[in-house]
Amino acid sequence: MILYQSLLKDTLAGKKKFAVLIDPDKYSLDSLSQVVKLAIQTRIDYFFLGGSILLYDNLSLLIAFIKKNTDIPIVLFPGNNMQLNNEADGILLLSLISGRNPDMLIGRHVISAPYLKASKLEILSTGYMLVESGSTTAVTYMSNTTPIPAHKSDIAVCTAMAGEMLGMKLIYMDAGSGAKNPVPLPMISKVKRSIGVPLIIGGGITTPELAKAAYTAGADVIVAGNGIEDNPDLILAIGAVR
Ligand code: 1GP
Repeated sequence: MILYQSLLKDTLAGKKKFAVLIDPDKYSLDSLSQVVKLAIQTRIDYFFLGGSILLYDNLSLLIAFIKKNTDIPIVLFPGNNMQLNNEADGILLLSLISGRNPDMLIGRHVISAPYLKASKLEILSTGYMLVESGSTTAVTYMSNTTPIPAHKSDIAVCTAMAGEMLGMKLIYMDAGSGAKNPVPLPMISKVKRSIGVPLIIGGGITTPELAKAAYTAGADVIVAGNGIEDNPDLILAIGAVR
């Protein structure tokens, strides 16, 4: 409960968090090394690790590299059951509550439960909500679910409330990796006002201005992946508006 307790405390105190998403397929040790240096410099709060699909088997290697160089917590953000790794610090145990695919709501979790129970990973149960972002994203396609329409904040609010009432410790609204449009600001504000658990926002955040706007609207944690792959200095820029 170490990660969660400190996140909860900081959320209540209004202290914003920044997570850098590492898609293992997109990084070599060289490119990761640059990102880790910048992450240490601006003291990001988390590394999230995962992707919709993994073509290469380098998750363990990347985790070992991050651990050797920094104590910034590593949280798995798994696209599927093959992305579990006991060397990370925690895992977002995602239930895709915006969709109606039973496998993503509970099926995969049943398969992973014995592994997770025996692991030392801190389990962070997360109500995961996909929000429509202007084009089909990898996660929408891979999960075989329909995202929440971008202008339907009321659906997002009710979904997040239900997730919290079901006991989920976090709500993560995601426009999807490389999203054309990030999660709309009015939707972030309305969801934030409706729940008490920390709110994570990601997908399409490629500038410090977009990050700042999402924080101001109510995001407790911002996740950025693609933008950092293209321009690692974005870590410093988002770190500065946190
Ligand atoms: C995707 O929320 C994350 O699941 C991050 O998205 O890669 O677009 O930053 P980006």
